[in-house]
Amino acid sequence: MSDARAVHPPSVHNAAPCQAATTCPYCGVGCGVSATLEQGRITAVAGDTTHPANQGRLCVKGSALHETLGHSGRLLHPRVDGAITSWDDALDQVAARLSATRSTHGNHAVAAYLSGQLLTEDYYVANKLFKGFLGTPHVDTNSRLCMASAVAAYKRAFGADAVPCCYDDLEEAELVVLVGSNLAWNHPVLYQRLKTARSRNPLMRIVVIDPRVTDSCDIADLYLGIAPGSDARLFNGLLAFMHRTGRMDQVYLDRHAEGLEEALAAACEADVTLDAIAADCDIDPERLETFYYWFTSQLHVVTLYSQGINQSSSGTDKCQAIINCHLAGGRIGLPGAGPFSITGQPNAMGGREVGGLANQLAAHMDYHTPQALERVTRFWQTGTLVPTLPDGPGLKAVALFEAIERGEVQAVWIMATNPVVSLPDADRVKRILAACPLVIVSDCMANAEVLDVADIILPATGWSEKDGTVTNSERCISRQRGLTEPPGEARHDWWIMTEVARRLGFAQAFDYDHPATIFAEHARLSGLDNDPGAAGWRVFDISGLASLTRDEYDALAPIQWPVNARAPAGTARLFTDGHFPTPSGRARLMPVRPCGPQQALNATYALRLNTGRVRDQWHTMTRTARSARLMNHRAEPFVDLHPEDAEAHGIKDRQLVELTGICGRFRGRARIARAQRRGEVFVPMHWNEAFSGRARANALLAPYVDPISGQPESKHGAVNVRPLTHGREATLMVTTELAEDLQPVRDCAYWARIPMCHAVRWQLAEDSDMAERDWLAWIEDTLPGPLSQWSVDDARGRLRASSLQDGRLNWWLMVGPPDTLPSPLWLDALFGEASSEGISMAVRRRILAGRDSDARDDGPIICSCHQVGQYAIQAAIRDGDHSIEALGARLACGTQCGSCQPELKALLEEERDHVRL
Ligand SMILES: Nc1nc2c(c(=O)[nH]1)N[C@H]1C(S)=C(S)[C@@H](COP(=O)(O)OP(=O)(O)OC[C@H]3O[C@@H](n4cnc5c(=O)[nH]c(N)nc54)[C@H](O)[C@@H]3O)O[C@H]1N2
Ligand SMILES: Nc1nc2c(c(=O)[nH]1)N[C@H]1C(S)=C(S)[C@@H](COP(=O)(O)OP(=O)(O)OC[C@H]3O[C@@H](n4cnc5c(=O)[nH]c(N)nc54)[C@H](O)[C@@H]3O)O[C@H]1N2
Ligand code: SF4
Ligand SMILES: [Mo]
Repeated sequence: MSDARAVHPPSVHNAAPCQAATTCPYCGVGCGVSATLEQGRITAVAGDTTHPANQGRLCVKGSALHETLGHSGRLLHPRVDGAITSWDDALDQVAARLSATRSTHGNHAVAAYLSGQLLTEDYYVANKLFKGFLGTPHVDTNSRLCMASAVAAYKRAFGADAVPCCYDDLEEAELVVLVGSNLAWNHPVLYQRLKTARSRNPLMRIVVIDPRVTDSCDIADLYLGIAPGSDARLFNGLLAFMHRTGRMDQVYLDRHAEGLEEALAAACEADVTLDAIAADCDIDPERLETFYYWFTSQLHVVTLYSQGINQSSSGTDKCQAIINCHLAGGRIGLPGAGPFSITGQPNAMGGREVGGLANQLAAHMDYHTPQALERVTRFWQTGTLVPTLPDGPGLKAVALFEAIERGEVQAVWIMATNPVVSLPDADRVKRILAACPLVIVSDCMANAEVLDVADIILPATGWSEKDGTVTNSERCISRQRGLTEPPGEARHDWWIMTEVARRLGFAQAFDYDHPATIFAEHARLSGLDNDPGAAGWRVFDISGLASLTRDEYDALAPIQWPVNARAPAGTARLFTDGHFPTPSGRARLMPVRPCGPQQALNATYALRLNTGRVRDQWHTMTRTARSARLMNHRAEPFVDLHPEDAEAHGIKDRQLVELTGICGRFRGRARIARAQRRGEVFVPMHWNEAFSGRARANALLAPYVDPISGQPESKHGAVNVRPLTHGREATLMVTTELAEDLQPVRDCAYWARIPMCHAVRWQLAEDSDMAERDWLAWIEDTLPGPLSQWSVDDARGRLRASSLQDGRLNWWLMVGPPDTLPSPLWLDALFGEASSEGISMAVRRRILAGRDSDARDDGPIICSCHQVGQYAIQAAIRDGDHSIEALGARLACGTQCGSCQPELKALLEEERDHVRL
């Protein structure tokens, strides 16, 4: 076996601190990060002022990156069937078991399930190995849950999966329409750029279209709180309005587009009067007319869309309905204009570039692209080793897991994604994987729930260790640099796959020694037989980067594709000449017939379920939950519901509730939210069994998909809600070290684990079917360290107890309603205090009482950068701070990354309303 360490990038061990440029591993904005390195560790991060995406800014997740690093919680060793083993053995086992599956069940019994969080180089190797050398078309990715509808619509309309816009367009537009996007929380730096642009340009207008009032509405001139799933009707109506008011761009249509008649006819099959459309979308007709009027009276319009559009059983058509309007109005290919699908993951775009999707072959070539099969076979030189590449598309994510269930696929290699949490009907997905004969998982973190069902676990390097490229939402390729040593035996994903390929006899085709070699090969393939205008030409062409030397690759500055002989410095905006890579050279409008969600509401499941993201967490929380300050914004799983729905179901704010859906259930804390429409509830997609019992949003969702893109309908479930029946609630805090092996959750109706700085906090609720827990006996059986002090208040059903040892607090327990909980931050700080003389009586009393003047609970954390809580902010407002600036001056909230400013504004407004009342 080759020396794995030798291929790791050199780490920086300078004694003096130095700066290194890299890229943020979270969202698709793709911000440049300047990392401070001290003795081989990243000790601080800041926005890279030279990176075009963020120009020095970072959001709260980006600025907490260094807090999520460190060896604890990482996967450190390969495991086979539960036992730690050597890399040699693990790689031999992967190769042998994959070979055995192929020879017994055929090549198509093997599959890969990848992720937009892999680097382009990892992705390229995976696609080549599975399609080219293992001969299976079943290579799909979590981007199926994310970008698939946007991809399908771009390909249908433009003949290429090519985002026409760039970030500057958001600043140059006169009208920006945010539809199905909560930009303020999910692409915060782009949101900040938009906010600044609007403050500089008094003529700029912003429209937000979302069933929920989100923080993005903070900058909206017009908000359309439409009925879930009614977007296609809204944009079809706009097309009809453009036609009726003579606002189409006939010259553009004549020269550069086709299909208007059919698209218009389909739009006009329904009643296209403003009243009828407004009624179907459940909005005020005057607001609708304002939106239509603004769209048609401005040339520089960007429509930015995301999961509220894509994650639908008719997502492709919804994207198309938006594109139709842009084509009909000629609002594309110009500065400040275009239909802009914003990507979610840091390298969702890179995965699309290498073609790591089941319906694509490679490098923006599909199976049906003329000569593609022959070309890729020739390029990969697969001929002598594998008889043929698969000759048609493979199974898309949801169908792939169904094929595993039926036993048609017997082996799956999952990389950098957590499908038991993120796929719909998640409980079933977990059962399917548990029964699958071979599940290989490559991940970085030991708490990824998918590891529960893995036969072979491969520890991968993570951000700051891995080295390669990512592409952001505006097609900008940036370097993510390897700056620190990987922990334990973690290895790069591309290296792991290369070693398996070698063991399978493909050494020659996988002789990579550095990501630069892989990137160069990928760049060459993109340019192969790629002459504009010739049959099968592709917009994606980075042949201009194919001959980078290792040093040039290391130093590569951010650059937007295409990069080739015609555009050596990259390309900001596409289709400026109106020429599209379709057979006719024209863009296509397509007929769209709006249809509602497949998950139908009925008497049992009468509430519409919406799912999505919160500001400070990333997906399944494997990394963001390691930063205590990110955890404090929303510490527990929750259900947002309208006050009237809450009342109708007998639910109070902060009460524990249970949602039931056709596939499963969800338990969390109710948040009464005026932001919700009546009849609709919102739950976060993030929580999973590493953090809470029964709080996986996807356990509620049925696996309906878009027939074209295969993207699941993650935004439109059908559920019922009721108060959760439970016994007493309890809060337990235990030092991080002692908490490691502790599972205080057995017999609980509800539990949530909340990692903090010095302690782990559990919120628990007793199961009402069980006898009341004898907490003092339980303490003795379960908790480490002596029971030092306790107090029982039977009348109020309260108990408080704690354990102190060697001048430190071991654990702290409170049984009783959480609204009597002292500040968890204060308690957490106490866990961090150690004193050689022991803990004074005064402190002991405060600990037992759980309250003193300093221990006021500041409430949920609003400003994560400065850890400022809601109650402190409300108190300051009542004390006379009536602006964001005044609050910032007193409490520092909102003064760093700015992500909490919409929430501050909402609190200011709320308090104002209180005063008026
Ligand atoms: N903090 C944070 N940021 C992230 C991520 C994260 O996990 N955490 N993930 C990243 C990833 S991978 C992605 S894909 C992006 C996603 O970014 P977004 O798409 O902005 O995220 P979501 O919160 O899933 O959904 C966006 C909005 O769609 C709305 N919506 C629901 N149904 C409808 C509908 O029928 N019509 C319309 N018009 N809107 C609807 C929801 O109410 C929600 O506010 O975020 C990226 N950024
Ligand atoms: N209900 C509902 N479901 C959804 C969504 C929704 O809005 N609602 N959104 C969907 C969308 S848009 C997305 S993108 C998905 C996201 O869902 P997932 O992809 O399942 O979520 P992550 O937590 O990002 O999983 C990434 C995993 O990869 C690991 N990892 C990180 N970096 C690396 C690496 O370099 N190598 C390896 N091998 N592992 C790594 C992390 O530790 C983590 O375990 O969820 C989808 N599911
Ligand atoms: S906006 Fe996205 S890319 Fe930029 S710092 Fe935040 S999470 Fe990272
Ligand atoms: Mo995503």
